[in-house]
Amino acid sequence: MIPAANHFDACRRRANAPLTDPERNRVIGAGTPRFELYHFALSLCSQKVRACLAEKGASYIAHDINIQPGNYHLDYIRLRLLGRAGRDLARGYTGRSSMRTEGFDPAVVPTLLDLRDKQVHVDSVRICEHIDAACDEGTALITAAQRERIDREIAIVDATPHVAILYGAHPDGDFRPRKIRSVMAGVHDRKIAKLRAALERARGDPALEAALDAKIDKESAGKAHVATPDVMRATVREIVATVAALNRRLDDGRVWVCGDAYTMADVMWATSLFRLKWIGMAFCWRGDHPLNDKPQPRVAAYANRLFGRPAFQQAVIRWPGTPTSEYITEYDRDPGPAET
Ligand SMILES: N[C@@H](CCC(=O)N[C@@H](CS)C(=O)NCC(=O)O)C(=O)O
Repeated sequence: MIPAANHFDACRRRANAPLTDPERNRVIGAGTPRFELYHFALSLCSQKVRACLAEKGASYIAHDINIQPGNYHLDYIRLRLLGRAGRDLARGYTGRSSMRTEGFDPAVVPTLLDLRDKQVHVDSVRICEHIDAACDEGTALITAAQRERIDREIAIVDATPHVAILYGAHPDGDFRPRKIRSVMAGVHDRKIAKLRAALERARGDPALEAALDAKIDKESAGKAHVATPDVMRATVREIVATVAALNRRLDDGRVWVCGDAYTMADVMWATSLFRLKWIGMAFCWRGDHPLNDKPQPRVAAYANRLFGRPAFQQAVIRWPGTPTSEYITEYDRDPGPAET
């Protein structure tokens, strides 16, 4: 029996072997990194983790692995599977990325390695919780006193169907950034073709075969989901309602979503609201749009506070490689502080 730590080291070495481009593989922050993050610039779940690491001031090795459309590296999936911990594989598709409701997806980012305890952590919510608990640096983003409220907010963001609105068009008018519209045309077929090819390469490794098989089912369900007009209409209505409900919670004038202190719930909301803006859905709080006429001024002000945080700017808004969009042009003019 190979000791777990040796197995971790061997899987990590194999996964890292092809990751040599210095622009995509680099150390963020100062000091000896405790963490290693496999992520993708545009990935919402990766953005949550990068924002959390930046708020904590933690240093880490960042590997930007381009997972779109479906560049599935078997050694990366093998490494990620070490963090599965018996969870069911995700097979269905609801347009959400929550591991709690959808199951474990073996072929996604982010994945976090804790190099101190040699553990693989999966799922942005779990990863952020681990970082907050493990880091000596920075202030606590999850406090015992606020735990329930923070968890409630995190669950709302986690359940928001962000994946559906990225991969699918609204049937009455595709508001997504122009560049994304063309990238997403036919994306599920391209992913499925790459997954089938990966499955052939994985033959003889039952865990990997099962993982890829489930992912093929999930992507097939995703293709059908985003091609169903009423589903996409309902998805956008749901997000509009989620933002309206957030506005009502902010009605008492609180600065951050759980009160006066910035918490992990704000890390999640920052990422979610910025994604909505980037994708062309700031109409959720601006109103005056065929898909939502009602402005939500508390959310508008809250979003400005969130987007103005230096850690969020560095980790998300100005993160190199994040595709620009015609909806965030105010950030194009000022290149911001140099990357560390
Ligand atoms: N529950 C996971 C979901 C991760 C996830 O869905 N990642 C997306 C990007 S946000 C991804 O890697 N998609 C690529 C693909 O499915 O091929 C988390 O929150 O980390």
